[in-house]
Amino acid sequence: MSDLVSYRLEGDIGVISVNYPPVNALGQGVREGLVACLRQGLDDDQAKALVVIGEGRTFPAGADIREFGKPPQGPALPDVVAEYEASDKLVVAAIHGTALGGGLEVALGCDYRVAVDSAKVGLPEVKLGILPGAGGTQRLPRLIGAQKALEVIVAGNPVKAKDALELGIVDELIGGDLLEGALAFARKLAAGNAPLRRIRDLQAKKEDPDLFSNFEKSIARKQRGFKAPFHCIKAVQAAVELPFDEGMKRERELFAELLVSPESRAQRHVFFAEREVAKVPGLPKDTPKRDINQVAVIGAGTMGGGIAMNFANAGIPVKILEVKEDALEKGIAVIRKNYENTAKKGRITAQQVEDRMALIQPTLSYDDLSDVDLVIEAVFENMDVKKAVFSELDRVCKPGAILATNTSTLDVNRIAEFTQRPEDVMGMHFFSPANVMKLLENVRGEKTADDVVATVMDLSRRIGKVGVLVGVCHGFVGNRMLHKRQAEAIQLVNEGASPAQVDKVLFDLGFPMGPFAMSDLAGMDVGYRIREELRKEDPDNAPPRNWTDELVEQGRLGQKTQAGVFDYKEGDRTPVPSSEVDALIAKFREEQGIQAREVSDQEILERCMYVMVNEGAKILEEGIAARPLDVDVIWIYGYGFPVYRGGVLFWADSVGVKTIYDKVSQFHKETGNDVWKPAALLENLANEGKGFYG
Ligand code: 3H9
Repeated sequence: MSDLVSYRLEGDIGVISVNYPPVNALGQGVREGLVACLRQGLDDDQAKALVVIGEGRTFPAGADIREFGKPPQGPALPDVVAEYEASDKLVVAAIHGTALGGGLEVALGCDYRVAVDSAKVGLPEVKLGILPGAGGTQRLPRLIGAQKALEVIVAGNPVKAKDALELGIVDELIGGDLLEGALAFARKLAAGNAPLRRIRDLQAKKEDPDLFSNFEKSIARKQRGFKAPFHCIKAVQAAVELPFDEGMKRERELFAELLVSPESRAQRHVFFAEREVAKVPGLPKDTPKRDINQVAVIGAGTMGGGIAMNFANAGIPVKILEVKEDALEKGIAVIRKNYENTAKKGRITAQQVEDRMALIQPTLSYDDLSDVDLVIEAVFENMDVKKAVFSELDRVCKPGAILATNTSTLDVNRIAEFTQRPEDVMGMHFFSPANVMKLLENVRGEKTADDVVATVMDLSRRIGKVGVLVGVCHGFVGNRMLHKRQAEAIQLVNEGASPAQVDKVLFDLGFPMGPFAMSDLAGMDVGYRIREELRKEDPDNAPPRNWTDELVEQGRLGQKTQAGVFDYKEGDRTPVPSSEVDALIAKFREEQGIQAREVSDQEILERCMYVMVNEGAKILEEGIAARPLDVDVIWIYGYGFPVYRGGVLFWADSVGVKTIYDKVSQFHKETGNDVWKPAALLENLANEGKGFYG
């Protein structure tokens, strides 16, 4: 018998206890143990009722995702749940931590559910590209109605215990010790001869005749490209329209289809990759960390303000420094406005706005930074400005303080040399809007100390970010690849494509927007300044002038001026092709003696994407990123690369590295452009018939 689940008698109640750290996932051994212990409990004459509970930090948090894709081993989870539901003794699920996915499905197989206040329940399978496949789509609608079940299953978000009680997923909240409370609850039921409560016997109600078609419409835009949310809707529909056993069969079919889909494979890859990036190769797990209790941000602009909000949100006091009083006041007012807008949407309370604002302390003086543990500089992207800031920080900050720069392209090693303590300096590259985007590219300099890296990686998680460690090079990982794609997008337009055509191809691949809409959103002046800086610093490697430089010089800076590559109507972010820009592009082609040609969508896709794959391979080769999964996580969380494609390099594997290598070589031959010189890594993988992931 499995030793991952145990049975014992507590007075007159049998307790089935799961012990499979870290999250009590329902692997084969746990499933086997659950069945064996249930049978033991049923055979135990002294047990009047049964309680199922998880040891350690949580009730089972789901099926064991690592088993997906491997040959199935019995007992299957739906059968385990069915056996619990068929029990002729009352079974109570006692929930703490997170009862997710298969975990909640087991609980739904029980007659009653009790939970501690801090517990969460949910069916997050959709986030892994699958659906609840152990009866969740059939039992939840029967328990709480189809509308609410759709909301829980299709969004996949955890539901707090208090809300679960209101919905009827949970029957009672336990104030003190969970096991004690659950035993008392079970005893009360047994003493009162409470009837069995099998959810399968309930009828699922559909409150609105158009519920399913309306629900599908409501998610169409947000869930574009995903398969699982739409399958979830079909499964819930089956719960309403079919008898239980037939509904279960339908759920099985839909589940099986999703499990082998490329979308689910990609989404599961992202689940593990997101956790793997936190484990830095070569950095021992027990590397000491510095205490971070007080932070400072230099610069109260959009970026600085957004960065400061992350710390306030996590309850960490943060000073924010500007040199001019009006800029400081403006920055603080913007932060307050952002919080107030969030409160208006009901996501935080008015009190939370005040609590967070109270953690943000404005200052005009560097001398106020003498006690901070970490400073993040977020000023203008110019080396002279950075030099002035870091010299000041070196002067005022206490020994051991971490000095970080939010630069998106500049050389962190050079910035470190502006101080007498380069070992304390590293990059923390936030993505705009900094309080929203989950990615944090943490840039390790040549001299950055191990404990500084460990501290910053740990802090990333503390403030709700996915931190990825990268090395120093122009643009690091994300922007370095992005700039290559942007240059290619511009070149495609030079040759005859329209900006709208290029954008559509990448939008159709699954990006939230195309490269030109993206530069309009970020502000065309951002890229312009970077190019100008490069033209000054490294003219041999700087990009030649193109029509986008001219746009900026004419004041077309993007959405903020309602005109960039596209036009924008007031208060509307929809990009509209601009005849003015078309004329400018035509003039540019004429000046350059370019005869515009028809460019196919396939060519756009290959050139924009393969250039990134090749650059990604160079980045790996140079050790700027440690693993393909680091590159993929950066693209997912920093640039909205579709999760259901798993990241740029995971996607490359699905196309075939050999196919990509052949095209890259062909483009190199045709253009002689260095950017198309195949990375040695790409060539090797192609020759060995391998992908980035083996
Ligand atoms: C499902 O249930 C399908 C069924 O409907 C149908 C079946 C027929 N499996 O996130 P953390 C690992 S689908 C295997 O850092 P936290 C994780 O990789 C499942 N491993 O901790 C990590 O490993 P490592 C539906 C899992 O406290 C370690 O546990 N359930 C699983 O921040 C700690 O994880 C879900 O989708 C798993 N299910 O968050 C829930 N879960 O230390 C997925 C975790 O080696 N899990 N691991 O890197 C989560 O959302 C979070 O892990 C949780 C804890 C909230 C539970």
